[in-house]
Parts: sequence; structure tokens; C-alpha cells
Amino acid sequence: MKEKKKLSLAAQIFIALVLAIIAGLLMQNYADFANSYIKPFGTIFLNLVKFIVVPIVLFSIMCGIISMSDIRKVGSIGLKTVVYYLCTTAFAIAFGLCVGNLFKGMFPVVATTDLVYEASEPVSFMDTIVNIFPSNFFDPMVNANMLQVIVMAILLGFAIILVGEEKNSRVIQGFQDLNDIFMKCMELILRLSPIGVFCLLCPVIAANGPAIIGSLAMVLLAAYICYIIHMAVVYSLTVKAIGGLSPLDFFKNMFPAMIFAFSSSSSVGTLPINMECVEKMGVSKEVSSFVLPLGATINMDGTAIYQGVCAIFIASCYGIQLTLPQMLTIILTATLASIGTAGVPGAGMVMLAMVLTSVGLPVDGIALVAGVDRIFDMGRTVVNITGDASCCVVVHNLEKKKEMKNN
Ligand code: DAS
Repeated sequence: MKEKKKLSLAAQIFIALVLAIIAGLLMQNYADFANSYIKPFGTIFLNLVKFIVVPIVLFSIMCGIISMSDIRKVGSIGLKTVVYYLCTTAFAIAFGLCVGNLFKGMFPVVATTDLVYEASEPVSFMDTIVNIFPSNFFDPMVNANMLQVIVMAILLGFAIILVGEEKNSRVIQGFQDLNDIFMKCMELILRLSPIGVFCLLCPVIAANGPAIIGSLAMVLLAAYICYIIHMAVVYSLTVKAIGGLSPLDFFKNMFPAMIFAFSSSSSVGTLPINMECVEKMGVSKEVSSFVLPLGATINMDGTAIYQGVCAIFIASCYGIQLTLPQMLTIILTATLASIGTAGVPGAGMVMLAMVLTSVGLPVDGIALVAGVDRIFDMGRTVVNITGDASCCVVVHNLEKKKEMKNN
């Protein structure tokens, strides 16, 4: 019997998106029904995303730190790699916030009754820094205090490396196995995305009409403009000025990997092709076999841009003006969160929940963008893997110069 070909998750999500728009437009006079009987299933999906975000952040950042434990073994390659990744990610999130603010005037505020939000009193930047450090082991997890969870993950990550060296790598393997379990749990939850997308987007369109579709088109445009400018400017500059490679050659060689990343929305899935592309540019196996797997784990410039743009969009939909300290907190959170974002489809949306929580924005705001997350994801994954490859070119050239100087 011919096996029935299953629709890919991407196709299911796209169909759910189209159905949600059609159903939402048809139900504009029955918005209450959509809110009472459809939205709860979307809320269940969001609850599951919120349920998994704390263990995902905790264990993936811990394992991200553990995976960097080779830094001492690979010495300067590791240090250059981590510095490059954190700097480009911090720049990407700041750039995403700037462009998001430029577009804010074009994000029609979606003034609907269900987008109610009680503003918490503004916190000074210094208080934000002090509050980052937990005073209780369980409190950050129970209250989903994401900045404190990140600090816990970094401390525990380094502690595991030290214990692993003293005892044996069983400790490290044990935490990596736990991380795999939570990753699998996240993938199971993200399999519900088509239902979540439909049940989150349909009521929002029913309550707000075509205006929200225009808003989504604008926020997608803002994100893609950021993706393209970040790649064209930042990576061209770094591969040219530090990597000694012409940007044209870089992007020409990267094209197959970028196409695969766009269609798969998975940095991890694109790794093999990315390896081939960077080796065609002359990058040594020693550099690419460390820099690319690490980048697929901890370097997410595209995801950082997406989080910056969406944070501004969601804030404006709730009529909230983000303060400078809050934006600085988003830069800190999203940069650290990128260490924990997995290179699999949809991971960035889970991390958006964490970024929103860190500045007191309502996580339910994800409902506004969840419907088109896959379209965001295709672009942000291309930026993520291209950033990893640009790091390869830069680190390879710096290592080559160092060897020539030593000889
Ligand atoms: N799709 C993820 C990746 O593979 C990024 C994300 O979801 O933000 O890089």
C-alpha cells in the first residue's frame, strides 16, 4: 500500500495561517465566539510554550557554556569565536530595536479589549542589574525570572565543567542528556504549532479585522529589512576587513547553505552544507569543525533581530512605550538568550517569551506574531548560519596571520 506522504510542519503551519486569516475575516461579527471557544486552545499552546521556556533556557545555556569548555583546548580560536559571536549578536539585537522603533509609527496600534496590560512601575537600569542575581535557588524558575535563570545557567555551566574535569565526563554527559530531553519536549510542543497558530491568530483577526494583517506585513517587512542590512553590512565588513575575503565571493559560496537554511529553518540541519561552503572559501577544517557547531548552538543574530523587532511591535500593539533601560535589558537578555536558542525550527519564538518576560511585556503578545513565526524563522535562520560562516572566515584569517607572525 502506497504510504501517504505527510505534510511537512512548515506546510501545516502555512495552511493553518491561511485558514486563520480566512476564518478570522469571516468571523468579524462573531468575535466573542472566537474569543470564547477558539482562543482558549491558543492559550493552551502558549501555556505549553511558557511551560517549557524555563528548562529550555536553563539547560541549553548550561550546555552552550559546556560546549564552549573546549575554548582552552582550542585556545585563541575559541576566544575569538565567542567574542565575535557575542558582539555581532549584541549589535543585531540593538539594530533590530532601532529599526523596530523606526517602523513603530507604521505598526497600527491594535486597540482591542483583550490586549489589556497593567504597566509595572519602571525599574532603573542599576536595579535591573542588581535584580539579575538570584537570592534564592528555586525562585527564578518558579517566577520565570529569565535574567536570573540565565545567571543560574551560566554559573551552573561553569561549575559542571569544573566538576566534569575533577570527576569524569559522565556529569557533563548527564546534563547534555537532560538538555536533549527538554529539546525533544520543545519539539513535541512545537508540533502543535498549526493548532496554536490557528487558535491564536483567528480570534485576533476576528476582533481587529484586516488591520492586524497589515500590521503583520509591516513587522515582517521590518524584520526582513534588518536581516538583509545586517548580512549585507556587518558580514561584508567583517569578512572583507578582518577575513580578507571579498563579500561577493563570500555570499556566492554561501548561497547553497542560505537556500537550505531558508527552506529548513534549521541551523543544525544546515551544518553539513555550511561546512562545505566555508571549506570552498579556504577555511581550515580545524576552524570550521569548532566554529560552526558552536555557532549553530550559541550564535543567533537573526533570532536576536527578530526578538528586537517583535518586542517593539508587541509593545506598540499594547500601547506601551519601552524605556531605554528596558531596551538595554532586551539587548542583554536576547544576547544571553541566543546562547540558549536551539538551532531548530521555532526555537526563537520560545525564546521571545523569555525576552518579553524580562521587560515585563505580556507573553500573550506572542499570539500576535505566532501566526507568521515560520516566515520570520526562515529569514532569521539564514542570518544565523551566515553569521556562523562569517565567523569562520574571520577566525581562519586571524589564525593564519598569527601563524605567519610566529614563523
Ligand atoms: N530556526 C532557528 C535556527 O535554526 C532559529 C530560531 O528559531 O530563531 O537557527
